[in-house]
Amino acid sequence: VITVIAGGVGAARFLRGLMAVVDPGDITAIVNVGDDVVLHGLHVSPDLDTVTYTLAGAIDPERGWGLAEESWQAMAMVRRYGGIDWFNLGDRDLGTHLYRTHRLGQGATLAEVTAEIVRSWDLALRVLPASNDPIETRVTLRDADDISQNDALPAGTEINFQEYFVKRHHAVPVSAVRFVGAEHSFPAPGVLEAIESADTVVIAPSNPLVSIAPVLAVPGVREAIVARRRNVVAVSPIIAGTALKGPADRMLTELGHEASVLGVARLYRELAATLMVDHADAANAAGIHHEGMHPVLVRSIMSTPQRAASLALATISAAHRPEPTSAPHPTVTDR
Ligand code: FO1
Repeated sequence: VITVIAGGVGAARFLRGLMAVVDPGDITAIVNVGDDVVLHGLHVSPDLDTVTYTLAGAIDPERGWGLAEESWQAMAMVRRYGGIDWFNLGDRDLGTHLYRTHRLGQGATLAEVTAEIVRSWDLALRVLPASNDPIETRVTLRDADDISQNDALPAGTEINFQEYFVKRHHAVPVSAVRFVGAEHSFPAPGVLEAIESADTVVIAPSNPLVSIAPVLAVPGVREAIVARRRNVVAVSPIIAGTALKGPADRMLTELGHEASVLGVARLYRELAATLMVDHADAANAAGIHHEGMHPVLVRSIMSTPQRAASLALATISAAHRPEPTSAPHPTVTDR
């Protein structure tokens, strides 16, 4: 039984690989909801949808979000009226948000609606939002932002995560991140149990600061993972100092961390005994060991589903190696 702490694209690709090597009925994904946003009155859950659509084989492969074979008629109408058009909701994708919003309005929890959506795609794994309660990731701009037309903002302004990520193309430096609502939130039913009862807990290759951190910010989650540290494996989203997708590398630097696998190790060392890193980071193995984690070298770029499957297999195998050795030698897999 495997539990995966997940953000969006990187986690979704990892989970797709995991589903190829483990019975999907034995997998639980605990997914970030800090990216959730209400637009046009609709509740949008980008990371939950990215995970679901990817595992269903329905994701748009180029964008990495939203559905394949999408059309944009509704957005064109919104644009005609001068409505909010910077966040692109495809016509098919809109159906998901309509359904979710309607069900939430009826009093269903986000976890219940998510289970309904996941079931409708014939997926056997369990997908849980980290919390049923609203959590909003907000970032503070380090500098004045006068780049974005009609929307200049002074330095120190705090904005919603999607206004940073999508509206400003995550191109502006940030000086702080916080997860509004997290401290009063509760883990969704099953979240703590999934961490406590799993043979292995995997921290997916997602942005540590804005995808994994909001999950850890739900009271009880971080503590539950720390208690399982020996059986927790983190997969570095940073390869040779860069993030394959998104602003994780820049954000690490901007927020005072090192944009490297060592920076990742320092963020995860209390949570996970093992860190999966790419062969490109072999030179950092001793440094990772020095931070108190066991490094495992692997081909970590999930360029194909087969690559994702071998990364997933190496990751769950790494969790079940014998007692940690004290030797600073990395485990080397599938070179
Ligand atoms: N990302 C973009 O860069 N531009 C968009 O217009 C956009 C729309 C969108 C709609 C639904 C959805 O589920 C995701 C969407 N994303 C979009 C992706 C998403 O906002 C981010 O990739 C994640 O929040 C970061 O994990």
